[in-house]
Amino acid sequence: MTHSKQSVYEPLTESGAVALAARLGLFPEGTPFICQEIGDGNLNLVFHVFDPQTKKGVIIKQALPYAKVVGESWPLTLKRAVIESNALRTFADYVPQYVPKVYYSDESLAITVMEDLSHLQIARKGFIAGKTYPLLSQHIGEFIAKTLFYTSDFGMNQQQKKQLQQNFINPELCKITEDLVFTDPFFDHETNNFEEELRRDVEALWNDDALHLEVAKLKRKFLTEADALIHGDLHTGSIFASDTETKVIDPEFAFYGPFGFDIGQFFANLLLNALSRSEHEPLLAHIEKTWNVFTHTFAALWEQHNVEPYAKTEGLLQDVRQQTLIDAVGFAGCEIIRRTIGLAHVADLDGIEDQPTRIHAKQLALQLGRQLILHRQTIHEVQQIRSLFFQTFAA
Ligand code: SR1
Ligand code: MG
Repeated sequence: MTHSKQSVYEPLTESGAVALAARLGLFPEGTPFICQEIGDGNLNLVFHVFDPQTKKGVIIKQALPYAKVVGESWPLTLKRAVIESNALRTFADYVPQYVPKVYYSDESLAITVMEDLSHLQIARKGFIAGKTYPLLSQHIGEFIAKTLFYTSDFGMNQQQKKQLQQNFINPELCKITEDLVFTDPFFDHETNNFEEELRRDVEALWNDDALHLEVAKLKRKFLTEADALIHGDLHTGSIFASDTETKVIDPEFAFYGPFGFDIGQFFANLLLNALSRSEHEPLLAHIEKTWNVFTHTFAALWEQHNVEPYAKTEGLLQDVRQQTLIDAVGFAGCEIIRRTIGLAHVADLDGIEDQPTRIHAKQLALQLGRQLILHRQTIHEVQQIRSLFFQTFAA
C-alpha cells in the first residue's frame, strides 16, 4: 500500500486515471484499459478503470475542492480524501470483509485507489428496484458493532483512542451534517428544497418549539459525544451489496461521534425506502435484525475484550445499549426529515413519479421523522420502531 504526498492538485481526467492505474503496477504492462467516470454522489469524481478482457479493474476516487451537488460556490476541503482512506484502513483492521481494499492514496491529489466493486450494486438502487438483500442486516450489524466497539474506550486503550481520534478531526464535513441534518430543515433556510404542496407541513416543523428542543438535544450529542470512530454518512447509497456480499464505502464524513449515529442513519434510509413502497416488511425486518446483530455482537465483544475497569459493573452495558437505541431513533428522525425537505434528497422518495403519491409519501416521512424524534425516549425495544411506522400510516 502506497501513500504519496508529492503531487500538486488538479482534477483527474479519464486519461489521467488510466495513466495512474497503469503506473501502480497492479495490472500487466500494456493492459488496454477502459475508463468511465461513474460518480453519481454529491461530492466526488469516481473513475472505474478496467481491463475489458479480464474485467479486472480499480476504482479511482478523487475529492473535488467543492461540493459537486451544489457547484464551485460551495468550497470543500480536500482533506476529506485522507479521512476517507484512513477510515477505510482503520475499519479494515476490524471488518476487512465489509470494506473495499485501499491500494494507494495521494493526499495532495486527494485520490484514493481502491478495490473494484462493480459486481455489486448500490443498496439504495437495489432497494428501489425491489431487491431485498437477505444478508445486509447481518453484515451491517456486525460492521457497526465491531467498528464502534474496537475504536471506543471499551475496546481500545484509552490513550491510544485519543491519538487515533486526532486523525479524524473533520470539522468541515461535520459542519455539513450539523447544518444539513440538524439545523437547516428545521428553519426557513435557503438550502431547503421541497414541493410547494408540502409548505404547510414544513412550516409546521419550523414553528414546532417542542421539536426544536429535541433536535437541539440531538445536535448537541452529535457535536460533543466522541464515543467511537463512526462512518458519519451511513445511508444506503454508501453501501454496495449483493445477495451474498456487503461493502461499506465513502467514509469521508468519519469522525469520533456518538454510538447511535450510524445506526440511526441506516435505519432512516431503510424507513425512507419502506415509505416509498407498499411492501414494507423486508425493510422493517432489516432494521430489527441490524439492531439484534449489533447488540449481540457488541455484547460479546464487551464480555471478552473490554479494557474498561467498570466493564463488569451491573447495568453499564444495558445503559449503553438503551441510550444508543434512543439516540439512533432520534438521529433517524432528523435524517428522514432532512432527506425529504433539505439538501440532498433520496431517489426512494423523489423517484415516485405519480405526484399525489409522492407528496403523500413525503408527508408521511415528515410525520414519521417528527414522531421518532419526539418519542425516542419511550423506545425500549427495536420493534417499537415498527409500531411507530404503522401508527404514522394509520393517523
Ligand atoms: C453537500 S453534501 C450533501 C450530502 O451528501 C453526502 O452524502 C452527505 O449525506 C451530505 O449531507
Ligand atoms: Mg457519500
